[in-house]
Amino acid sequence: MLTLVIGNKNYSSWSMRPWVLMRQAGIAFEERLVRFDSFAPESRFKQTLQGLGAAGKVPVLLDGPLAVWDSLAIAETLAERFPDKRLWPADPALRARARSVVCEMHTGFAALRGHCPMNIEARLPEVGALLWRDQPALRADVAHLVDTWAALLDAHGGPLLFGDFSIADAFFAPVCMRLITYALPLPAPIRAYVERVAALPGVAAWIADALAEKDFLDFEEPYRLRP
Ligand SMILES: N[C@@H](CCC(=O)N[C@@H](CS)C(=O)NCC(=O)O)C(=O)O
Repeated sequence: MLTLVIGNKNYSSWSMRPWVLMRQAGIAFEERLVRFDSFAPESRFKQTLQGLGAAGKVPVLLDGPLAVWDSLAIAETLAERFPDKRLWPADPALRARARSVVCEMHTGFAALRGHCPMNIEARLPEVGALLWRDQPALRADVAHLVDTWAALLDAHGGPLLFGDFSIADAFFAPVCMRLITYALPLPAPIRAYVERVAALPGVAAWIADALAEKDFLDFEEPYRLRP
């Protein structure tokens, strides 16, 4: 049985990607949640992760003695191991496009990621409005995201970015959470895509667990004193 090691569901956007991917695609796995007490070397989080032979971060996929870390390496490993699940689009050109947008998400959108950390439980429209007013790099990231998604939804007719669910939707699921939390302005078809992603059973299951967590971590949200 595969094991996926993850962090707090409310906050850990990198953990959300492979968890949603596996759950939505029907790949059986056990979950091991390592709480974010802190990321200091002496933290329980770091001590636990250190034992896994990975990079000291979550997510990590454990397959017997094999540890695979980094969300993209995990997604690629799963796509290889479960070809029948068609985690990438079958057509090579579409697959190349899907890989491009996923890699761009993995390395880019720094302003969106930096200014709007994932916080599923919170509703922070005022924070979002101030960021939207003051952060041109955030506006540029969202404009690029909207263009990318609109082009893919137009080209493939939806409901998801490449028609059926793929790694691309799993990678953008935490972005959808951020857009909801910070209530960033979006055109209606893009808002509808965000809502479709949030309603996918694999995503809805993660959201439900995140809401049940009730584990406020002040170092994850310096903009709030309490939930
Ligand atoms: N590029 C990595 C990023 C993993 C990552 O930064 N995970 C965060 C939690 S969401 C973490 O473990 N942080 C601990 C730290 O930075 O020490 C991936 O895609 O998996």
